[in-house]
Amino acid sequence: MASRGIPHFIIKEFMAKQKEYSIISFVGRVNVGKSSLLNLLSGQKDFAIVDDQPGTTADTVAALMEIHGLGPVKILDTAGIDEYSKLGEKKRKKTYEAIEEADLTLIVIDLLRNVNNRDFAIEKEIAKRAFRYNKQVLVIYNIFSATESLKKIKELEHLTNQELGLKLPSLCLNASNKKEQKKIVEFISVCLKKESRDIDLIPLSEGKGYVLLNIPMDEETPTLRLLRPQDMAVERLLRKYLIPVLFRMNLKKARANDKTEKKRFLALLKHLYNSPEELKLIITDSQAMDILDQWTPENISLTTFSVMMTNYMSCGNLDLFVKGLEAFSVLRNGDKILIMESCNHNRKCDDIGTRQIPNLIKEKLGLELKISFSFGRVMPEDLSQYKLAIHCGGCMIDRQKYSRRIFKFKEAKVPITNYGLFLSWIHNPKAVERVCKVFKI
Ligand SMILES: Nc1nc2c(ncn2[C@@H]2O[C@H](COP(=O)(O)OP(=O)(O)OP(=O)(O)O)[C@@H](O)[C@H]2O)c(=O)[nH]1
Ligand code: SF4
Ligand SMILES: [Mg+2]
Repeated sequence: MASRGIPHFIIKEFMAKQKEYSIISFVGRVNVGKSSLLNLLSGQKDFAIVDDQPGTTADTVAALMEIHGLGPVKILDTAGIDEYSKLGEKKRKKTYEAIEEADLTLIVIDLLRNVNNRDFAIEKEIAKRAFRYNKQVLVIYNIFSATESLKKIKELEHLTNQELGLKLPSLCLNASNKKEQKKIVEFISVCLKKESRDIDLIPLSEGKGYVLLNIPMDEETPTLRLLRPQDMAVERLLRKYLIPVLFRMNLKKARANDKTEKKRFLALLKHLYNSPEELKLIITDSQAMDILDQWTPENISLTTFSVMMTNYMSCGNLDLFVKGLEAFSVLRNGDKILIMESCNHNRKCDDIGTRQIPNLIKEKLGLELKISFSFGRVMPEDLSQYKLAIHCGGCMIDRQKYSRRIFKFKEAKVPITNYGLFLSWIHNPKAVERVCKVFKI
């Protein structure tokens, strides 16, 4: 890539950090060597606690790293799935989550244990759960420090594969022998199907042009940094040699029909529009859609950061979220809906999720709904009680975690939509088409 004055190694380093990582989880019964395998694969001897006490790992442990031959990966070590206590139940729940999020689940089996009493119900259940989420599964047979001959081990591997009946590729190794790292890396590199997640955050072609980013900072805006979707948009545009222009709109003034605020915005639009490099797109904070939809001439493309993130996080399934808006036509007073954000932040007076959206539902639609909120990495268990979910852009979680959420809502037959779509639709239903157009929806 041409450097434009930036040292090549910096560009390479930057690009590497932007790559999507695969998630790999080690799952199985207690004491089969899952934590030892995380340490082996990551090359970090003491990353996860290893001990002969069954049930040592209580919660999912994640190691983020770049593995030569595999690229960037997030490796998950999980709690053993066969601990039948109250705590075991909680641990199991976390392990199931890891299976549902991981691109690849490695079922770990102690090859020599219980040679005469082969019960693989648990392992089959793990595979079933992973397959339900369209995830890939492989088997690792931990042979510990077995003294059996290689021939005997191979025979037992073959026999166990037959008993397991899953027809999955498998690998035998000694998890506590660090020389086996190469073997497991090779095994995963060969077998891991890299799911294509090549969704462009901003699908504009490389070249000349301005993209205006409207960022109306308010009391909740963190100091000294932009929000992640804004940061990501700037990075993406720079990579394409497009020119990001950042504008801070004073929303209070704009909503109060302040003439100077409108003049300031329109003057910038005019300047960009008439310059030799085209104004290709405006991306706005969703909460300013009531203003931007009115103030932006129809011939200028307009979307929101939240819609952009939803398209990206859902791997191009934005239409599912557009369809979710249809739920408003059947909602009745007293129905339960869920408003969800993927992070916890300090909520000030005019928070979008807890204040603006509920108020708009009440004021504009005249609906008295029962609204539940869910913030952060955990989602509610029973989704079937909700008639609709409205999700934020989800920028603080992995795409895999986000996909799991979509899957859960689909499975529970609960429609889902997004903040940016809702805030566009509520002010002008036609604006939905407008904010989706750049994503070819
Ligand atoms: N010799 C030998 N010991 C192993 C091997 N793998 C695991 N161990 C030992 O087996 C015990 C359990 O290993 P862990 O890696 O903690 O097993 P785990 O599956 O994470 O166990 P839980 O977290 O309790 O579910 C430890 O004492 C390890 O040192 C191996 O390949 N060879
Ligand atoms: S996770 Fe959601 S609420 Fe949190 S910053 Fe990202 S888009 Fe906003
Ligand atoms: Mg462990």
